[in-house]
Amino acid sequence: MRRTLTAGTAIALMTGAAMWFVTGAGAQGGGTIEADVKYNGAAQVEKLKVNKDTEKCGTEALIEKVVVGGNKGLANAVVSVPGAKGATKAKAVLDQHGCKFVPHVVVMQPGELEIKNSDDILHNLHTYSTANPSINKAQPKFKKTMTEKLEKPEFVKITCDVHSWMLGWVAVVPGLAGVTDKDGVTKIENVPAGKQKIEVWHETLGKQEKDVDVKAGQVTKVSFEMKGK
Ligand SMILES: [Cu+2]
Repeated sequence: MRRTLTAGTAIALMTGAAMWFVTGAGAQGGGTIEADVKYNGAAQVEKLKVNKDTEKCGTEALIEKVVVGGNKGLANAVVSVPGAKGATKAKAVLDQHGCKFVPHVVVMQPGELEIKNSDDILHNLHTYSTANPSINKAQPKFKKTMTEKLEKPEFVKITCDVHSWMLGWVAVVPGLAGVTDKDGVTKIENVPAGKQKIEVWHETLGKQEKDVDVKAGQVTKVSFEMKGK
């Protein structure tokens, strides 16, 4: 019995069969993609003096355009598998906290994005997009949460008209995706086995793609090196 369980059956047993059929994530025999993204160039982080809402914002802001961590790892890059139409996990959430967008890049499948204001001051969300309608909306301090629709795949830049330094991105991607951490690494689980195209996008350094062969129950590593522009 122990050897004849497929990965799918095992997960179904653990999470409940009903759940399994609803999500359908990863299908039978999904694998994991571990992507590492490197950048051989210099970090680009601008410092700015802040003289507005300093109680919440602090007196210095960082505009993080290229964040390079240990071992040349590139943070904030979106790695996606367009062909892996897995179920969305939790609803994507973007917070405005300390007069920063947190996370700097939020990844979501087409649908709804929850936008929080945990600063207790006025922010004004302003998006720059072509495929999706633009959003330009005040979020006063009493409005802790609002929900917006982003239904078309696109990388959408977001700013705040109250705090000029605030910069973030919403990655609306059709398939499974992740955002690289400070070491330039992200893991994507439940990727259907077989040939998959892997795309990487970075707000300053552009896009790259690679084909990989995902094997059921295994971790497939893929590396990217972004070029400067
Ligand atoms: Cu703001």
